Order: sequence, then C-alpha cells, then structure tokens
Amino acid sequence: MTQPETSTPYDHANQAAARLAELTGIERHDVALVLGSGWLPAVDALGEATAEIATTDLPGFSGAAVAGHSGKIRSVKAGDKQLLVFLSRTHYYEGKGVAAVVHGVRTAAAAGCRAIVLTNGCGGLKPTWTPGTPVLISDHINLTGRSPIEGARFVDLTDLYSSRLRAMCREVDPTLDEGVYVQFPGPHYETPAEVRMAGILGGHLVGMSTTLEAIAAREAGMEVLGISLVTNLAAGISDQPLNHEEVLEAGRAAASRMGDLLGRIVPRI
Ligand code: 8IG
Repeated sequence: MTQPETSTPYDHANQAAARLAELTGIERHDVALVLGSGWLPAVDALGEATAEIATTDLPGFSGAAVAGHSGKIRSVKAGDKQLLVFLSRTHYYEGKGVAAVVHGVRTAAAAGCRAIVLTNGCGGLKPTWTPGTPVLISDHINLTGRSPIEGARFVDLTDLYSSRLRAMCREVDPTLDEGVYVQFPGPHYETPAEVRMAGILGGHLVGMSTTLEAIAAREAGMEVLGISLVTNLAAGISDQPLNHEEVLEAGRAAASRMGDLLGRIVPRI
C-alpha cells in the first residue's frame, strides 16, 4: 500500500501498533525489549509468550538480515507487566535508512510502552570483560553521524540511559559494571586503531546498534535501559581475530546468566 506523502514515520508506527494490538489481542504493552546478538537464548526466562508474530505481519517492518536474529515479536506476560519483545532488530548497516532502524522503537511507544530495554552484543575495551560479561550502558557516542529525528526537534539526551534503572540493576546484581557504548556504522568490525580511538574518546564498548534506537525512544518519552553483552574483546585488545560464530557461541554460553538477569530486572522496571 502506498502511503500518502503527508504520512510520517510516527503515523507508520501508530498503524503498526494498531495491527499489533489486533494480532496479539493485547490493547497496550508496558515495557519493550530489543534482543541483540547473544541475547536470544535468554528470552524464555522472561515468562510465557501470550502471542508470537512475525515482524513482517506489521506494516513498516522487513525481514531479519542476520543469522541469530529472528524476525519475531513476542507478547509476554511477566507478573503484572505485558512485555513486547523484539527478537531481532533492523541495523543501520542494512542500508534501509534510520527510520527503518527505529520503527520498532516507535511502534513500542505507540503500543503504550513507557520503558524500553535495549540489549546488544558488542566488543569490549576492558580486558577484564571476558566474553559473556554483561555491562550497563551509561552513555553513548553515536559515530553514525545520523539522527532518527528530522526537523527542529531538539531532544535532550542528558541521562539518556536512565540512572534510576541502572541503579535498580545494580541492586539486582552488584557485580554489574558500566560503560560508554560507541556505535560504529559497521557492518565491518573496527580496526585496532579505531578501537584505540574509541577508547581515547571515552568509550568502553564498541558495536553497531542501539544509539539511534535510544535517541528515538527518548524522543518518544520512554525511559531507556541499555545492556551490552560483551561477546568478544574489541579488535586489537586481544590478538584473536573476530568471528560472528564466536559471538553467537558466547551468547549461548552466557544465556542462563542473561536470562536470570533479565528475569529479575524486567519486573522491577
Ligand atoms: I557481537 O567488536 C559484536 N558486535 N562494532 N565491534 C562492533 N560490533 C560488534 C562487535 C565488535 N562485537
């Protein structure tokens, strides 16, 4: 269906949310979760899925492009909260544009979600973060050079990654570390020199997602929690080459800890 020229990405998100409500039978969702590389095996710890739909059943979504990312959305009942769980995301490097990257976030906001948990798999700059270590995102550096917002909408990003939610997470698990997430455009991994640059700029984690989604979530008024799973040491921090299969394996190995973590955090959001 072609959209009239006046329809905006926010209209598309409203349409997707309306269809979501029809397909799930759930009028409003409370908390959204986006699962990144390595997080999929943790999903079952969140609770019973009351519905699972394909992203392609909703207007504005296209299929998943990466092995280990499945193009599904689950509606999950977790205590008194109705969760909207995205089992995959659209990445900036797919070239579908920034509006496509944040369509899920805007759909979640239109579906009623007041908070969103953005997870990802990433490279770590601290050698003590062995593969499988979860790290709270304290702030970000967006090296895509893009914004999901168009026009004169000056959104405040102070405390983008909610200090309230981070403090709650550290109550649940006091061993959780924090770091600044640096989004590179990808899809190639960084050179060792780029990883050193990220460190000089104040970064601790390098990845290919999350920052544009966090900005769109804040624009939509949602509270944002970001959690990275360090699945590999960033290029040049270790002398090992990077490999997507190892990323998935680190996720599988960390699955029960991530499931336990999400299962304890989400009900308290
Ligand atoms: I998983 O080391 C994963 N995703 N940019 N760098 C970037 N993205 C990643 C990395 C990494 N590991």
